[in-house]
Amino acid sequence: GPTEHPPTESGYKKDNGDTIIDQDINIPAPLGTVFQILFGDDTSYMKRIAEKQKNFDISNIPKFTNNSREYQYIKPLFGAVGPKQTKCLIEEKIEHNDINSYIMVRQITKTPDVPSGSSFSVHTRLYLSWGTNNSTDILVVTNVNWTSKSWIKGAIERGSIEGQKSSIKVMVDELNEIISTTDLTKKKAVVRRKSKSRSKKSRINKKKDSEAVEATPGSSGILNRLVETLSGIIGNFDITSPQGIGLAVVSIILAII
Ligand code: HC3
Repeated sequence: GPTEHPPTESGYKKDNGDTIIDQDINIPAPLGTVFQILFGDDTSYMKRIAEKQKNFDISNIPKFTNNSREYQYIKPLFGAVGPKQTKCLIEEKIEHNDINSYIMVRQITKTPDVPSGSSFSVHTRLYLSWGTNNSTDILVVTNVNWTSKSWIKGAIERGSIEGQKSSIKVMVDELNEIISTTDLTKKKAVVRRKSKSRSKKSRINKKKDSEAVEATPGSSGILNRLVETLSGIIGNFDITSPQGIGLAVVSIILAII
């Protein structure tokens, strides 16, 4: 994707029951870079983020096919009531993908191990757009989708919001860490480009150096020209000619120097 772009709109349209998890995330890297870390083919970054969020038994995180992928992990829960952990079955769908405006990925999480776990799914939408100075803004919105009634609707929704707030903080920290410590450009291309430009540069420098020796009017340059002039004169030397007298004078001066 482009490395430079003016700021764009997030693309967010409010749905009933939406709760904003975070609307002030800004990552100092282009939109394509942030998208690649979170949803690109090298899924080790996403695995690293899931690990930092203290999840465990993380399944293989596959690449997207037809704009969708699924993976799972176990998340520890720290609520005063309820289970101490739950399996999270996550489906991610890229629902909008325009590198010149915004990207929206929806995560749909099912948590069968919590009470009423079969009555709801947690929807999380991540909107990635261009921020100022070619950075990336991220907006995270959540919504619990209820398929049947539950007595503990409030507790689930509160737990879901709080859990996501802390998970998103970890994701942002990790994104910043990754972009500040990793060369995310294709390694081969960088090496080739660098070595090419370096060798071209060194060729230019070498050429410049040799040109400098030839063109710099240093003492050896003046002497060279003097020798050329003298040898031209010596070619048809006559001591009685004005050139002959001149040559004699120059020779004496040179001898003194
Ligand atoms: C388990 C969770 C709902 C799902 C949340 C997910 C996995 C959603 C996708 C995000 O990318 C990451 C994320 C973070 C937090 C997860 C929530 C933590 C708690 C919540 C439970 C459904 C709440 C259970 C509440 C109670 C009272 C039964 O313990």
